[in-house]
Amino acid sequence: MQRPSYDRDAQRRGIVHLGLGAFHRAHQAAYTDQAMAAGDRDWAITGVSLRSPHVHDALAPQDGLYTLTERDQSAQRMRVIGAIRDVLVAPHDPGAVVAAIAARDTHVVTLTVTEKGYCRRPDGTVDPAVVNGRARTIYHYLCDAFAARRAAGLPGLTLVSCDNLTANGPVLHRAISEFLDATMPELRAWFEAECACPSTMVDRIVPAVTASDLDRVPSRLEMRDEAAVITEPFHQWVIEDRFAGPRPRWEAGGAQFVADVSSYETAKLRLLNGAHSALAYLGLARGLSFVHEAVADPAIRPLVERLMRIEAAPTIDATAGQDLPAYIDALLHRFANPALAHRLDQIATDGSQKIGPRWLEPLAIACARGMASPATLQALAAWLVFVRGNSHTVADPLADRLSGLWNEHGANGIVDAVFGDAGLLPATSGLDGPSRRELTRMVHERTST
Ligand code: CS2
Repeated sequence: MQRPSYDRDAQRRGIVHLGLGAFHRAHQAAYTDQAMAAGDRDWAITGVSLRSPHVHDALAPQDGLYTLTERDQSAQRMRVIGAIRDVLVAPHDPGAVVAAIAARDTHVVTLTVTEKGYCRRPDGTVDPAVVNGRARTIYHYLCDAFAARRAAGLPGLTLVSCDNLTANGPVLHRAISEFLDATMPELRAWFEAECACPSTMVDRIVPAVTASDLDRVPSRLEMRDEAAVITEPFHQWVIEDRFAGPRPRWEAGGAQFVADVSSYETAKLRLLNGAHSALAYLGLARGLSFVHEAVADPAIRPLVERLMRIEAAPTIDATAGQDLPAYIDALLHRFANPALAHRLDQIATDGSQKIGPRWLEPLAIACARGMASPATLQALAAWLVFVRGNSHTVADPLADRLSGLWNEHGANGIVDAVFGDAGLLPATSGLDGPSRRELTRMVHERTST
């Protein structure tokens, strides 16, 4: 069992991370820990929970330490991560969040706030409720800190989105710009000149930790580890090499710095995440609970393989060195990992925010080329039936609107109500008339049995 070999107390806080969930603890914090173990200095993380105090309450008594367990069919490896030094709960102390981002030693802000944390409307613009409402969002914390940095004559920051969005760097850049124009236009030029928003592709499968996991993780901390994280051995982080100032040597943990991440990002979103969402809705419809069960199901496996190999892969512009068939084989192997207990209902949350980059963007390309995508449409039909909301409590920011559309239009009209020109998700929809008719047929099939 490896423990931090570096002097934790000697490290200054160089990173603020927004969205302190299990994914961050298994990914960016682990890379930072490796960088510090390799001798890099002053990149200790101030972690910010944006909503609940849960992670704070778990980590604070442990001085920010927790165990990371990597598990697969054959082995288990554990190490103690020491990179997180402070934990803030944003709603309890918004001023401390702004102060941490505005601090002299902070150079990098990383974000895992999930797709919905960007508060975008289906057309990609920031929801006006963010600007006009009273709730504080990532934009409030960041932009208040920009104002403080500019006033103090401090340099800008690199803002690293680590969420599963297409072009996550430009998405963050555009959203901050819109927010600044609406609220603090005098800061826009400073932001453009001083800050950078590189794109990144992040990958590691990290199931939500359960109470029984915590009971079973042997503690290496002289106390029960309330913040333990369990993950797969695989991890990948591809980062656009465009920083506004100094950065951690994350390559010590295996991160790749490249000029353009887009081909890695689309491959990951359309293949890994696209298959994941398909496994989730198709698997839940068949009464299954876990990814490794769904990928082994003879009624699901061929559809998911087809979705990846025949429908999504041809829409990806692979760069030299990217071997998509080998990537797909590796994904199927990762999905089959029974040691992870990755729940389908975890992946099924927030579908309205996820299906755009995972399914609708490749569908648009396939439709434009006149190629049929029956497996992707089957997955979409399963999603539509899932969000009908009769038998599930659907966790999705658009859940009420989707269930309202079901009540109003039923199985005959739901496809056009969601994906038609005047539908709920029009701007992201790549569905032409024939695909919408085919999808309606599939929805009927799924609702009449
Ligand atoms: C999953 C992702 O929950 C989901 O939507 O598809 O969290 C997935 O496990 C990660 O992106 C893997 O890198």
